[in-house]
Amino acid sequence: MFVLWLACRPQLSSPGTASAPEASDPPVEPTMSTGATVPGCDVDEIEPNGFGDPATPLGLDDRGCGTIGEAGDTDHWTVAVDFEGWLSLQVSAASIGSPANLRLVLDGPEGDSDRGSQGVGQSPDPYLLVPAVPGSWTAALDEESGRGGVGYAYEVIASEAKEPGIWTASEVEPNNAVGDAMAVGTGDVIYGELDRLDLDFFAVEAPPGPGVDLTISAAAYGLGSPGIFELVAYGEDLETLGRADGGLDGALDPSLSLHLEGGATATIQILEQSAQSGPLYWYLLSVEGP
Ligand SMILES: [Ca+2]
Ligand SMILES: [Ca+2]
Ligand SMILES: [Ca+2]
Repeated sequence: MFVLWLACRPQLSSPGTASAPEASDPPVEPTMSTGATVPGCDVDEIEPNGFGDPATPLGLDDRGCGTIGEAGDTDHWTVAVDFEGWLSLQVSAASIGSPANLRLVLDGPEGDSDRGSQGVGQSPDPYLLVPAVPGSWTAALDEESGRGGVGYAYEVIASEAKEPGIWTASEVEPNNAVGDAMAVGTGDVIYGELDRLDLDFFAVEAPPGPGVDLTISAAAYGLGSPGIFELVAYGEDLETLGRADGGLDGALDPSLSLHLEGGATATIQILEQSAQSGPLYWYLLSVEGP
């Protein structure tokens, strides 16, 4: 106990030997800064924080706590991002026993042009993982059915995060027409973004021989992308060979099984189901087969 107390005790400087604290020094008063009133929270929302009101600042890795306190309440939080990389926003509501079915809309420094959301339908608590640039990001949280009340609590944490997976190559633009489709093959995992006014096509060719069975998948929403994608495969005469969408509630990632005759080429287009797009709308397209 005594040793522990010594280890936690703030270092005192002797007169005449004072020096600037080193960057690795722990904060001297770690319990004093935030004024949060809920145990376990680093910062409470500051109402009013609706449209046109100041957003509540949320530090990276801080646990922010709020409540959809009345019908129609929308809470805005602002996150200062000082890195170029991946930003995650994890919202917890149902998972902490709250009745709130939350929707999260995230706006990057460019405003509407880099907006993305999660939380449609009866999906679980929203989670966004997006490629981020430095600047001020704003998260808006509301209850999808417009309900609210004292018990409609939630927590939100913004963090610098790891990229969503491993890919073998990035999409090569322009791939905006069938004739400009990016060639892909078995074993490829392609990182792509469906940007504003963007069309993305990929071409896969079967080797000569008896033909192959392929599975084309797009991992996205389930890993934190705002994009709910569908895949459409076209044959050489632009006939539709197959299609896979995001499931009944639109919140699954598509996977398309395809048989190609030997030497045949299929062109795959990836589309967002409600025509949403932008730099946050990333996906990982994978091609599996023999
Ligand atoms: Ca609120
Ligand atoms: Ca693209
Ligand atoms: Ca494109």
